[in-house]
Amino acid sequence: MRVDVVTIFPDYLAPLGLSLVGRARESGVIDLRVHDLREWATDRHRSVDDTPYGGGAGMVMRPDVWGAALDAVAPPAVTPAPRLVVPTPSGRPFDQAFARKLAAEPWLVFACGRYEGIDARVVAEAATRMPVDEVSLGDYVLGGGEAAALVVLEAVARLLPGVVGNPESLVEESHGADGLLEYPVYTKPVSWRGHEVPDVLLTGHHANIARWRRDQALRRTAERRPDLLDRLDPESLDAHDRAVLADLGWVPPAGED
Ligand code: JAH
Repeated sequence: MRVDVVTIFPDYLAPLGLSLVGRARESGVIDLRVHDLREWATDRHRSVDDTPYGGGAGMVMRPDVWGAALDAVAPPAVTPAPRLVVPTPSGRPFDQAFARKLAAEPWLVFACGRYEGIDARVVAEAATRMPVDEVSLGDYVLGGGEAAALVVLEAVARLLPGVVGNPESLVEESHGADGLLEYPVYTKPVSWRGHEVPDVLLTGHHANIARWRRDQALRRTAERRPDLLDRLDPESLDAHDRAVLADLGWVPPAGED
């Protein structure tokens, strides 16, 4: 997969040389190129922003500079065009399903904004010739899109073939197949600072362990993320699951039919 990142802080992307994404780059799975937006600034001060039409606080990133940058990174004649990912607090929520979709793409371009954001015509114009996704990682505002691009790239990189050693660890994960939070995990020693590993995990009784883990996942999800329970396929809950959830006061949503 080829990945381009356009930013006014190229050094912010330095962690992409480390850990999982760094290894994916060394092995050739990811071809990552980071670009300084100011290369496409034209004035003496290499400015990339200007005051907002209509007034208001802060500065807005200029469409001419962004247009030149995107034309250089992804020339309009090149096919197939990349998918453009724009991190912004006003984007669609990024989730694991979206990470899987991005991981299937051959070429991603990240446009990292700063200040009050990028002139809206940049996304409008780019969308006439490439797929564009404005994505949010959650309901908070960062100083710019760089940290969000790092997060999205790490979520995508670990899904690429050959990046994670044991592909089983991709199956059994929070926000994976079953739509529940992960159960708690334990390792040695059995007793640590007065806290014990739950007995059932020491029995070797695989059916009981699976049931206990399932109950823990249901409890955690009900407690921390009831919104995920409401989105579950009712077919994915067995009678025991429903009993556990009823005990926690969860009422199944009315069927649609
Ligand atoms: C802030 C451009 N949802 C996380 C997120 C993503 C991007 C930004 N903030 C939060 C952001 C300022 C300018 C992007």
